[in-house]
Amino acid sequence: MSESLAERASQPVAELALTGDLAHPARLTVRHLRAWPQHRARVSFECATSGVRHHRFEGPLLHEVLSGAAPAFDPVRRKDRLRFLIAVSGTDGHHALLSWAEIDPDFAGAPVLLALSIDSSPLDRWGPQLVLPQDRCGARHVSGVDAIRVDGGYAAWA
Ligand SMILES: Nc1nc2c(c(=O)[nH]1)N[C@H]1C(S)=C(S)[C@@H](COP(=O)(O)O)O[C@H]1N2
Ligand SMILES: [Mo]
Repeated sequence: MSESLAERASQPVAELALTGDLAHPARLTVRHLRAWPQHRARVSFECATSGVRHHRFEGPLLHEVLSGAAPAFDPVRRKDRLRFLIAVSGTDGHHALLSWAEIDPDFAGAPVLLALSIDSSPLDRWGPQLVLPQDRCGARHVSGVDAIRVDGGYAAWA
């Protein structure tokens, strides 16, 4: 049975904008992101204010989602990817930067997720959460992600 308009209005669906140096920029909901292969991660991280936290997350790999948007590098030239940064922002303005090489399987290959659920609760209304199983500190686990910008303009001499 389809939702009534009133039900839909009371349950807004979060949208994530993928922008920057991409051939296919996109606006994606959590529902769209369920089309990618889903990965699970059990994560423990330390928060500077609330101590050790444990969570279970499930969602696509950030690398797969961003590769689908076709970043503007030559995919066969590995060195061409090294100047790319990934800026991730949450609805509250919290943000974190990653380098492309950090998530690229040819380099550090960190299994970073764009989680669509936390502890079995779906995140459709809040937006995905960035999950970095390799991080000791929780600060880069940006929740309510509403924007990801891929930028290839970084060079020390620019
Ligand atoms: N959007 C957003 N995400 C955020 C933060 C924030 O302030 N805003 N704080 C981070 C910090 S410092 C920590 S430790 C974890 C805490 O996550 P938890 O409360 O779900 O365990 O969220 C991270 N993600
Ligand atoms: Mo934290």
